[in-house]
Amino acid sequence: HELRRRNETARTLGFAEAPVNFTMPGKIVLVGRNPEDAMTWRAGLRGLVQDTIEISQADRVIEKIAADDAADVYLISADIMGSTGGLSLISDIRARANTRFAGIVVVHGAQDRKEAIMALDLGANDIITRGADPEEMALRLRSQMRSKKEADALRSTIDEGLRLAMVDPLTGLYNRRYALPHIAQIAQASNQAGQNFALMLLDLDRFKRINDTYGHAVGDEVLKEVALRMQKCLRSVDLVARYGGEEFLICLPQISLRDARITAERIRAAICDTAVTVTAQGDPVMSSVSIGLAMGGAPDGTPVQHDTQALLDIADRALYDAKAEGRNQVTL
Ligand code: GH3
Ligand code: MG
Ligand code: MG
Ligand code: MG
Repeated sequence: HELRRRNETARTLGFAEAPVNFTMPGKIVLVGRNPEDAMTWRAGLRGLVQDTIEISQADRVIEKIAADDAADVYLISADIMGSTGGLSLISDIRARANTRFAGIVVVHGAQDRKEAIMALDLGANDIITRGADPEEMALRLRSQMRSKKEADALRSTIDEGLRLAMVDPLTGLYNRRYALPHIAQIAQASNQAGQNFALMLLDLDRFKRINDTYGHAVGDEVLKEVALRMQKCLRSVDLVARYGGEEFLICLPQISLRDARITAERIRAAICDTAVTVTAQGDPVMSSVSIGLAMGGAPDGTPVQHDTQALLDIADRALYDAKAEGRNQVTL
């Protein structure tokens, strides 16, 4: 059906049949001052390019982008450049995160060639002469669509690589590599602003015993559940990272010693108060955590210049004390 429709369109345009592989999945938005203009283009392009072609007015385009209804390619009539918001449309599209890399093609006539050239300077990728044959327009749009899709794929590969470098795959928490520079930044900002921040090192108690009793897979599930429970006790500005095997690191910016203690105590309770049930038939697994707390920034109103490692050592000694004093407790 789709093929027949395409071939019909192609014949009305003077082609024997629609060129093979002319379509490419994606979304194109046609923007014209008068809807008929865009409608003519759409008729010409139907069957030659993407399945999703929408028509929009300049002022609606940005509204839609803001509502996360973004296109891959925008085909814009140069005659809107003179209208309100018309000239800024291209830079507005470029300024939005979800359309920063969209293809922008401007259609112009002899009378608005200046606007089209200005559009190139503002970030349009290509310009087409009004009345160009639909096949040329389709090919130029397809080329923009292809670049956009290739760039999308490259960006998601990069994003995935970055994610892998920063995130612990088991728990989904940030890893140590991400956490340490983040903490160094918080430390610097806190010292400058004369504010407090807290560091916590957390280590699960007798975790080896959990692995030995229930197996490593159950141990993994406990680690995941503990990660979730910690996150639920924290604010959005706080950072929790998997520091090592069954050790975690938490950084709490702009917090008093009193509130840091309350948070640590809340985390401790959230872990030991409820067993982790791994499977429906599995035994509930009890676990607990020991927490070493250290204050950085300006704990007494005067900045103390600890480097991150010195502060981590303080938290580590506190954690050691918490273990020595019987585990399942918070120590400063
Ligand atoms: P404590 O800290 O209270 O002194 O006792 P512990 O038994 O927790 O101490 P230890 O450091 O000796 O053991 C930690 C255990 O955590 C050993 C290791 O096999 C286990 N572990 C580390 N990473 C993982 C992991 O990713 N999954 C599972 N299941 N176990 C892990
Ligand atoms: Mg340990
Ligand atoms: Mg240990
Ligand atoms: Mg341990």
